[in-house]
Amino acid sequence: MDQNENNETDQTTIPPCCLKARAYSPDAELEANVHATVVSGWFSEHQSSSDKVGKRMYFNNPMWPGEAHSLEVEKILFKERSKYQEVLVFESATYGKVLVLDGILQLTERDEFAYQEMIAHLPLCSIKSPKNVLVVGGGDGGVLREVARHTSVELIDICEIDQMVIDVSKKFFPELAVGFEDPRVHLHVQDALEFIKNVPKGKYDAVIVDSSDPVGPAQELVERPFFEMIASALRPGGVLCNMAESMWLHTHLINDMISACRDVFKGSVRYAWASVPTYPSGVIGFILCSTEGPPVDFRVPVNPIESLEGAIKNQSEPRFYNSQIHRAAFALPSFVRKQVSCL
Ligand code: SPD
Repeated sequence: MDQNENNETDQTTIPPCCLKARAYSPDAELEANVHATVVSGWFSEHQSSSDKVGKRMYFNNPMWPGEAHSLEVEKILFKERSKYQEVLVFESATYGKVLVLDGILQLTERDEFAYQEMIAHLPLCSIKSPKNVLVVGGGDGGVLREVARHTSVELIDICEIDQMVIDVSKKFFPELAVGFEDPRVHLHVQDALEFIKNVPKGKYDAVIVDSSDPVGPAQELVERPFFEMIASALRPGGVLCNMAESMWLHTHLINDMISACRDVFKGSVRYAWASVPTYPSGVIGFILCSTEGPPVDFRVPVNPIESLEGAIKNQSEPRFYNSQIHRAAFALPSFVRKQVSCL
């Protein structure tokens, strides 16, 4: 990213939501691999680096330039660099424990359920009797916990690249990592592209991509070749639900994903959203696609959670998702309908 003397970002030629493309071109003068996001007792989703004399410099995160939500930190519980990313866990003053990867907040104990429930139940409640499910990413186990509510499901494969995320979740987030305890879960610690290219054609009823933001390694999880592999791994009329950022910040990225998905998936393509207070702009979106075959209307929960016998799992019931929220999630504000094509 271009930085001038006043440490401002040059955003004149590239729309903010496309700056992702340049996120990992650090200034040669700087060591950009340090994510010291906790400053004076507050965590913020900004990036920081040290200059040659060790002076810390702070930059906007390229995914949400010009803004940073902060949480007060009570105690840092874990901070280590895995082979892939920096993993940070801290106790916050108001949101419980927080998981951060490469400086980006992934979940908090207080609001995690909104995201995990929506990304799992929007696809699984849109088709009848899902049996074979693949989760890509999701190493904290929260999405597994939600998929496991579906008693029709017989197999839950999960492909997570970073063993450290799994270990940290088991230690600090047992209410999410409980998802790994379900006997239907099969864990593959592996690169998702490598895993999915070897999956037999048509194996899954549903694929859920719970990735981190598309900067760095997760970039390829929002691109066409990955969608092609997923489409081939899905049965006819099978469904994909992919994390798809914020309609307030990333309409270019959402448009790119939708047009790639329209080309690849020959069934329906829809965008849905949910409120998650600790994600940038307070909302997060999902792209839902189906392959050619029995038609899927994502706006209608044909497999309603209220009728699922196993929906109350580990003594807990869904706290955000229900059939009304399902329908409402596909209603889009007028500015989104205008800016995002094909909806
Ligand atoms: N901007 C943050 C997006 C985080 C998506 N992944 C969250 C992982 C929770 N299972």
